Amino acid sequence: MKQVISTFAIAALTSSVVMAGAMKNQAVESFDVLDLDQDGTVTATEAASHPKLAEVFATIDRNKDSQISKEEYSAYLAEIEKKS
Ligand SMILES: [Ca+2]
Ligand SMILES: [Ca+2]
Repeated sequence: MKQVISTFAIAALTSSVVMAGAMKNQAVESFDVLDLDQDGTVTATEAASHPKLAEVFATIDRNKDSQISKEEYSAYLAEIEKKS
């Protein structure tokens, strides 16, 4: 009986980890994917092709230079990690 319970627990744990990973992939793209011209910053124009990113563009752009640097994006991702 003990064996059955622990097997079930491991299965449940594994599936929740897989689900969390899938959700993360949906919500965020890697910086290199977003930076279409590979100049090291994501502009509003580049963000426009990702509606979810465009929505939070102003939030991510902390120094308000209308560009998202890799550092700003990493900080944003770290914040998401904390919330989830
Ligand atoms: Ca760019
Ligand atoms: Ca910026």
